Amino acid sequence: MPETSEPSIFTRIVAREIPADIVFENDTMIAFRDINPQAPVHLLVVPKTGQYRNVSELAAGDPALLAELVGTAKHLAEEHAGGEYRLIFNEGPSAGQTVFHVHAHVLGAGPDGGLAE
Ligand code: DGP
Repeated sequence: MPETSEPSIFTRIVAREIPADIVFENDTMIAFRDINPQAPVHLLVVPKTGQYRNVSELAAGDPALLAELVGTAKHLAEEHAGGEYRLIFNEGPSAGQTVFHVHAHVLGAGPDGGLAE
């Protein structure tokens, strides 16, 4: 599916049009801290392509890129949250999705304790 007419906010972060606290980047993936953290560690892992709106589209269209996203999330959780983490994909507005450029939330505990239930 082609990118929608307006570049997503995450495409604009990739292009450095919007600042973000970037913690990882390679040719295909970027990760940065969520602007509205829900846990001591809250990272967003985002394929650079804006081609896929949600994880189902990504799984159908490019499963290798989805596997890379999951691997990147694990690597970052090991680096930032001791390797234990929650991996969340919201799909659809009623599930809380607000940015229609596929991304995973990586939620982890900080040095002082666990995640809320
Ligand atoms: P979702 O609800 O799954 O679509 O998650 C979108 C997340 O993106 C939400 O937790 C807030 C975050 N977010 C939105 N705009 C920005 C931004 O400009 N910068 C950063 N760092 N995060 C953003």
